[in-house]
Amino acid sequence: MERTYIMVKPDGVERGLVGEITKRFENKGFQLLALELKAPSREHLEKHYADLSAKPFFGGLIKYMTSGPVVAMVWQGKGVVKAGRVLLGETNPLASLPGTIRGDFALDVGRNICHGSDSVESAEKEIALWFPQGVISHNRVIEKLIYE
Ligand code: RTP
Repeated sequence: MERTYIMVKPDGVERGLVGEITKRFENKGFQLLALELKAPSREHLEKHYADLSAKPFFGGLIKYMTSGPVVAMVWQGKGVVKAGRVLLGETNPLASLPGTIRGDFALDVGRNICHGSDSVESAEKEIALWFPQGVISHNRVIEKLIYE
């Protein structure tokens, strides 16, 4: 089953949006495999965002991401990587439709409250980076109410 890494960024945590974001993944039918409040180091975030290190906004991004704790999560389910990005909305909140998390709760690209892996491959890399101890494997009893 597919897994993705979802993170509530410091602004989302500070604004009390952890429950709101988590609720949307639960409502859709996805299964929570891991959840932890973390205060990642600058070095850890530089690894997470290594692909963006040459971007002009990289310094500001790392500063923003180290401004407070984040909530790191792993979600599992059919098509969860792509569907997770749909639930989050566009990177730029102003381009995000109402009904998406960023469309409903954010305005600025540099304060877009959440992160979601952009491919199955990067999801597995990010899960290994944020949860090196691994995550639980749990067979839900409600599976046949969610999948045909
Ligand atoms: P994320 O990784 O956070 O889910 O975001 P994303 O894939 O939608 O976007 P990405 O291009 O990977 O950018 C990562 C984060 O960097 C910040 N950003 N700032 N000032 C800017 O032009 C700019 N562009 C991107 C955003 O916080 C974005 O989520």
